[in-house]
Amino acid sequence: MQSLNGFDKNLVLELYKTILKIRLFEETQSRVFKAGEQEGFTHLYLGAEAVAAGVCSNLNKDDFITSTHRGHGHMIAKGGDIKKMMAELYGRTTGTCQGRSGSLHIADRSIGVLGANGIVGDGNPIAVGAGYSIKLRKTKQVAVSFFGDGATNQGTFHESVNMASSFDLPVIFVIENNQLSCGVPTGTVCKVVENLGDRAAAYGIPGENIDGADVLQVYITAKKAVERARSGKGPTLINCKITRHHGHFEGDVDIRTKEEVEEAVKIDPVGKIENRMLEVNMITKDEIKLYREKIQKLVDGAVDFARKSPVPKPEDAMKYVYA
Ligand SMILES: Cc1ncc(C[n+]2csc(CCOP(=O)(O)OP(=O)(O)O)c2C)c(N)n1
Repeated sequence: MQSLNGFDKNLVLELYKTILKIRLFEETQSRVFKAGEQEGFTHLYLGAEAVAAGVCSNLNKDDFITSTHRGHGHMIAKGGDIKKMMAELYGRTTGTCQGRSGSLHIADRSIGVLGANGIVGDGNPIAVGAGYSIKLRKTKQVAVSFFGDGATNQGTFHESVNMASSFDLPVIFVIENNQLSCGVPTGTVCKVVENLGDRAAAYGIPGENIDGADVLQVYITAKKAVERARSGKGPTLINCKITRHHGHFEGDVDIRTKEEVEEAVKIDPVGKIENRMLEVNMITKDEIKLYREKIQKLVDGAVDFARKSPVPKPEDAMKYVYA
């Protein structure tokens, strides 16, 4: 069995396929959204792929995750069905939430995805609630909250980490640190944006600052945090440094210069793992081409499925509103 820094080939390939699936899904989503095929807003996960892939590959189906306004990558990494996801983004009845959620509130409880969230910082208390329920039910599940660097300046972040720490809850807090909050460089409103993992010290829990574009580093760091949480030792805070490849949302005016965006795109989680696999002869350029073609075909199939699916009927507007 070939290995890359001690990681076996099957694991590296699985991680690679997940980040590639997120990349191709999001690039396709960018195209169809900009072509005016969908309503509303869409915020893409491009540049962050290795975070969701590296963390979620340590999770079981019944573990929980909470997500953000940038949630497609989390759903895919947790095992989401991309046909149903794409149909959801098109607002179709065949979508994960019957076309009611669209991009911003996509959820799938059958795989533990408690929801994307338009409210910045809101996933943290939800994950703590899930963690508390796990503790009460005495199961071996864990809950992961993904959120941005901007969200770490919300009160919900501090309250959530403090509560999870005090009760030793099985929660992993994962910061997707692209150093931007919409058009605000987070460093202008926060002195420690580079090392947000250091904030863990204030709550007496482990904190890590890692390269979020390196899927192997994310995987190994998350593995440790998940093991700690599952064994009842409590939460970990992981600060994953990444870059945002597109604007805040598709179609916005990016505050960055063309050169700054070019620099950001050079920090590329997909290219990084491809190069490392090529260097140790774990994969060939032809195999990369084949993987890309195969996954792109799946994504195109998902778009086709979504386009052909029906939109909800106006008379069904009140369905699923009250339980
Ligand atoms: C409570 C709240 N405040 C403000 C907003 C507007 N808003 C949407 S996304 C965003 C920036 C979030 O930045 P960050 O948490 O770093 O995530 P990123 O978009 O960089 O992934 C803001 C301020 C909101 N949706 N919710």
